[in-house]
Amino acid sequence: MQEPYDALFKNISDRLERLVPLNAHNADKNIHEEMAKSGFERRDFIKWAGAMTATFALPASFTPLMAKAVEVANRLPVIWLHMAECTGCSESLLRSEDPSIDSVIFDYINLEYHETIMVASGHQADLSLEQAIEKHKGNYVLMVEGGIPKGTEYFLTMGAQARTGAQECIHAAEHAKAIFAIGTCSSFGGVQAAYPNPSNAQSLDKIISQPIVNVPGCPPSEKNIVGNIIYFIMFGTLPRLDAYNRPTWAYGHRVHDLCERRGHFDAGEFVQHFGDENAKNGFCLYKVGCKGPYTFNNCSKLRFNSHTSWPIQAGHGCIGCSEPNFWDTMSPFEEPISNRLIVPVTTAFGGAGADRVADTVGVVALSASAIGIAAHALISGLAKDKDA
Ligand code: FSX
Ligand code: SF4
Ligand code: F3S
Repeated sequence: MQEPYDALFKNISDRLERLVPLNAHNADKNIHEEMAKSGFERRDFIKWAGAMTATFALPASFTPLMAKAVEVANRLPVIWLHMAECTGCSESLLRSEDPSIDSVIFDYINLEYHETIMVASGHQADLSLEQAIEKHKGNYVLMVEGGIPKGTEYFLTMGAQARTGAQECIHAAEHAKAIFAIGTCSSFGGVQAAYPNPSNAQSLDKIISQPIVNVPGCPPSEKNIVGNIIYFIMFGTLPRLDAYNRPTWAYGHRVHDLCERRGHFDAGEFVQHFGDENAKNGFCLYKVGCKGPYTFNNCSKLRFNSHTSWPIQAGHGCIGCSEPNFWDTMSPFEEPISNRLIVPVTTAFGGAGADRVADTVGVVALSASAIGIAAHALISGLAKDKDA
């Protein structure tokens, strides 16, 4: 192993050893047996651990540590709150038919409170939340899904005591060890915050003051949700973040950078209309509105539904679902941004970029890449490390 990694390897090993004796949720369960029940062999799990190690940009020698982190994942208590949203983020993980390795891991963690899957309701549910907070004070991970009305709280009350969403977030955040905003709604406001935002829905960071890791996407992939939990188990700290507080291990590149249709973009080969001959040939979807050049996410690499597909593979352009305000800034979704009369300046690219070049010049490789690199350099220049 290279020397700079020795100390890191030891730190992670020591940390995982310290987690082993902690009270385990599902103590009778073993992740390998759970994997086997869902039809995964040990080598599938090790392959998963190897891929996740590479995703975190760690050397392959860390793969056994990654596997170990998953084995002790039942020691980490997680409280998951629902605000205003469609529950797609939870659905990304909770598919009961054909579960992925990520969803088996999610089942295995100590999920102390999650309204979609728990039996309790009314006063009993309120009590469960209080007990979970009390029992794991200072040690639990808080995950919040959904946007949160502010100053218009009557749009979102919950539980037998009709607490507002904002009250519930503030209360649960007070004793959390780490906080993740899951999905674009919680990270940036999402669909309910789209113009004219009648409920004045806000992102989690407008409601609470603690540091937050944003895990956007509508929904985010199962890998990005589970990956953040495993990252926290391994390192005990929050990951390196970009200017929008997204982990750079997951949101460090544009969709466009790793897209399987990128060769066609560079060659100036575009689908002109859905259903045309170029669409059948798998050409680039830029001219039918793909926002991949403006969007930071790893879906072109990790895909969805156990790596089977993702929007662009399915034949539709990226709609920019992991960017702030994408409902307003990226729509109309089936037209390039340069078709607009007024170009908003709130995308990471200031509204201008690869699209204008692609529309006016046929072959665009160099100029488009240069724009992308410059824009991301700007964003990563603002990146920062945060401790939990
Ligand atoms: Fe839905 Fe989650 Fe979109 Fe939002 O996802 S998939 S509306 S990001 O909060 O449930
Ligand atoms: Fe892929 Fe879209 Fe970029 Fe074309 S514009 S290469 S479809 S991300
Ligand atoms: Fe979302 Fe675009 Fe990926 S729409 S899922 S960021 S391809």
